[in-house]
Amino acid sequence: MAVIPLKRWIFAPSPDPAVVAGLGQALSLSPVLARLLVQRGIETPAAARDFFEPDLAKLASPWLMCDMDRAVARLRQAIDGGEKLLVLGDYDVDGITSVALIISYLRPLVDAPDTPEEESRLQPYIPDRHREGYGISMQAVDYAQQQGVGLIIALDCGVKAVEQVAYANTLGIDFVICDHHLPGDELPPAVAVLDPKRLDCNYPYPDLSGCGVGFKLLQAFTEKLNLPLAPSMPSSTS
Ligand SMILES: [Mn+2]
Repeated sequence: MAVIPLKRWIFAPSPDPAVVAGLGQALSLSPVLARLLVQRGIETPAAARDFFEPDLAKLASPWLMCDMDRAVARLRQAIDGGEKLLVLGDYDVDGITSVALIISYLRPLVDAPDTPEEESRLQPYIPDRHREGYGISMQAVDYAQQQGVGLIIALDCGVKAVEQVAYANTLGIDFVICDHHLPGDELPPAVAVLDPKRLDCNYPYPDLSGCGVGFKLLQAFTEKLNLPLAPSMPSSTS
């Protein structure tokens, strides 16, 4: 007979009943909901409103992220200078949505409206799962060189790609890295390494997805250029 291992549930400490009652009364919440909120550190009516009604204007400043100024400056230089860009992400959901986010936002800024996709200055690159595996491959860097790319934006990967970035540098190709994985002992020699898990990064939320880090790059870029964060929305600085 198979032995099913016993699970041991460890309950979070009970929240202060006075705080739960206060929050519940202030917002007419059920005691269960009020308790769940307080258990998650949401203790005031204002904090609860922010949780239930998220607002782009309340996002943390992207400039709190280490290297953001360098990342935005290099991206502007590439766009203004007519360089070709390779937007490289992993082949998982986070990587693919990151690439889609960056390309769909930047394409109208980079290409003429009637430019066919294959002639775009902005090319996507998703590595082959079987031949290249996760992360940045040397093959991807070689492909960038063949395509005449000056800047690679790596999303959801790259924080450990020390050798690949060094190799790209010898070919005159720069990297801006947007990653959320734990860095190793050495950061790659990229122009900018955006990663909220860097020990020297002061961004207040270290658990962003890779796509979230790509979003922070766009948020900073739009603030710098006073562009709308989405076509239908007012400028992100307003
Ligand atoms: Mn990821």
